[in-house]
Amino acid sequence: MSKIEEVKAHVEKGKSKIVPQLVQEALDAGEAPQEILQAMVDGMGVVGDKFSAGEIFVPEMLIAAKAMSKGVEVLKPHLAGDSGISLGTCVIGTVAGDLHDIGKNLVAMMLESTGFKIVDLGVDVSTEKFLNAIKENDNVTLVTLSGLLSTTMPAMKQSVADIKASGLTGFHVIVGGAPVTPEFAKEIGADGYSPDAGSAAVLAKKLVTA
Ligand code: B1M
Repeated sequence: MSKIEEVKAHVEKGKSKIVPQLVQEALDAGEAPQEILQAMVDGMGVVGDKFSAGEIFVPEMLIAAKAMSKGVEVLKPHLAGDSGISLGTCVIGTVAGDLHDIGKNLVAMMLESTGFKIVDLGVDVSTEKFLNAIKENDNVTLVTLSGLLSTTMPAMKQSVADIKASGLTGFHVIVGGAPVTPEFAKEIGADGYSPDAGSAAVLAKKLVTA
């Protein structure tokens, strides 16, 4: 089994003590950070499929998530560069009712490396919290909403609508997460959608520097 396969297998099993060490070993062996990240994402995909099939339950998903987060910590310095430019402040959060944060954290990390100052509101973020953060922070140029559950798509729609109707200006609102589609993003009035963390950073820079 290659180091990358080992990383994937141990994320699947939720081995949070071993995963960071395996990620480091994979880096030391010359594996590309993006490939290692993809292996962990694929591992989480397997976890999701097993959950759907009723083979595992919420606690197993949680320990796999912890293992991936520990692996990402080791990977972070290798994924996130320092752009040396300032694109303003990005307020980011996972929408109300939704507790998934790994994807949101990856998006925040990529946005930070592109030149945004990050104000991370965490998970289960109400519209009110988004609005307060936009008001309370200087030079907010981007608001990013993440959502992983089909059941919280209405919350994303509501937050985007309320942010747009708030009268606050000077920023773009972008959305993403597994159940979000470009069509849905357009329908709810978001300024942009991206399928993953890397493309979110590209999109954000394009919007803010246009
Ligand atoms: Co949850 N969960 N979960 N879960 N969970 C999913 C999402 C699910 C697909 C599993 C499944 O059934 N196959 C399913 C959702 C089905 C649906 O609605 N379509 C599901 C469910 C049902 C649930 C519960 C309801 C289970 C229950 O209680 N019965 C429950 C809900 C709790 C809640 O939120 N209120 C629940 C709970 C949990 C845990 C807490 C146990 C845990 C999360 C821990 C954590 O995040 N700290 C968890 C996990 C780990 C998962 C899976 C297995 C993995 C998610 C993940 O981290 N993936 C997931 C199955 C899966 O994804 N295959 C699943 C890796 C991560 C890197 O990918 O988050 O997709 P992702 O992020 C991507 C893109 O989506 C994108 O970029 C990232 C990659 O670069 N992206 C953006 C994300 N946000 C973006 C914002 C952007 C742009 C791109 O803005 C511009």
